[in-house]
Amino acid sequence: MSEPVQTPQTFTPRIFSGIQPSGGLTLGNYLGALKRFVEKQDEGIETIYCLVDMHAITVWQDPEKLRQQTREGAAAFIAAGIDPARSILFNQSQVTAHAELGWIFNCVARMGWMSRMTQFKDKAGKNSENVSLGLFAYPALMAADILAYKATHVPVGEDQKQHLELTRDIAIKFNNDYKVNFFPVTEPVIEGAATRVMSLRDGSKKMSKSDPSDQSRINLTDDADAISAKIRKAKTDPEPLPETLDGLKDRPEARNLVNIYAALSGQSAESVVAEFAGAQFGTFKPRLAELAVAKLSPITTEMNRLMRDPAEIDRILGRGAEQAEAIARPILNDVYDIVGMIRSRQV
Ligand code: AQP
Repeated sequence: MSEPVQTPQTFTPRIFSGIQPSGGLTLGNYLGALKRFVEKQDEGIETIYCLVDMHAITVWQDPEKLRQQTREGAAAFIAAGIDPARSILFNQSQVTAHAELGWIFNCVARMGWMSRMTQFKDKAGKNSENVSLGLFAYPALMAADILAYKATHVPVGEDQKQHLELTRDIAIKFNNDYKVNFFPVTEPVIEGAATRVMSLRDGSKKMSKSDPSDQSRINLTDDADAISAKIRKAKTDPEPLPETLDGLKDRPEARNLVNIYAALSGQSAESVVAEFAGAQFGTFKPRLAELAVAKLSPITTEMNRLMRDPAEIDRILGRGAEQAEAIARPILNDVYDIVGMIRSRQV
């Protein structure tokens, strides 16, 4: 008979989340993740944030670009408000506990669970015989990222919900298999008006840093002119904005722009619709562009400043990795013990 599994309430609250440096960060990453990360840090909870470079190589990355994107991602975190003195900020590959626990979780997760992951199906498409094994195993490594710190809460965008459910399943199965109450059953935190920002060219696809069309997304490195031009050209429909949110039900592109406005201005989507009821996109889009530029330009400027000193970014990531290692290593040592592995090497 297995012991009851602990609920997250019995673990010290700890936030973990990550972003892949698989390209430049987008407005989707900012609203769905980064902005939330800063809020959690400012709430005073222990926060650990990671550029998940080992996830990035599940699809091909040019080595020099990967290094550059990792530094740029770190600069984006800091420019958006992550303070390395208050949050732990590092890149995943510098803390080997992630890969080690990832392997153990590969042996806990079931093929059937992994085969149901919709992000794998979307990314592999018709090419599933030819994608990397890492892409298939990605969610088990993601579970390791989180559970190497016994994180209780993970702020993410809507697209990561299924992977978080898998993390919970892995924690429960590990606890049950080994009859321990070791890992928390982590809660996803999916909050805000823009948990799924859609492509500016196609309201049925999420905005993504790896979309081949640069017009589909706003990059955190875009300048004011690029942001305004992309919003001006964003796909919409010929109708004016409706009186209520209900009127946006079958208008995904219009709904997306309203959500973006709401998230950037800190309002609800309902109040944005109330404010712009009856307005044409010719009126709404310039207001949205103005708001986006006002919110994003300071971040871009600060990122550019930070990127002028890559050695300092590397130092910040190195320090963060040491702090992360200090938390993860004792947890991993306990895992090895629980699993039955001999640890007799003198170091
Ligand atoms: N469009 C989005 N709207 C809201 N949140 C989003 N996130 C990503 N896209 C959106 C959130 O950002 C965090 C980091 O995501 P990731 O880099 O780990 O990978 P992803 O979800 O696969 O994001 P991308 O931009 O689409 O990357 P690529 O193109 O490399 O696959 C997560 O919390 C995610 O929910």
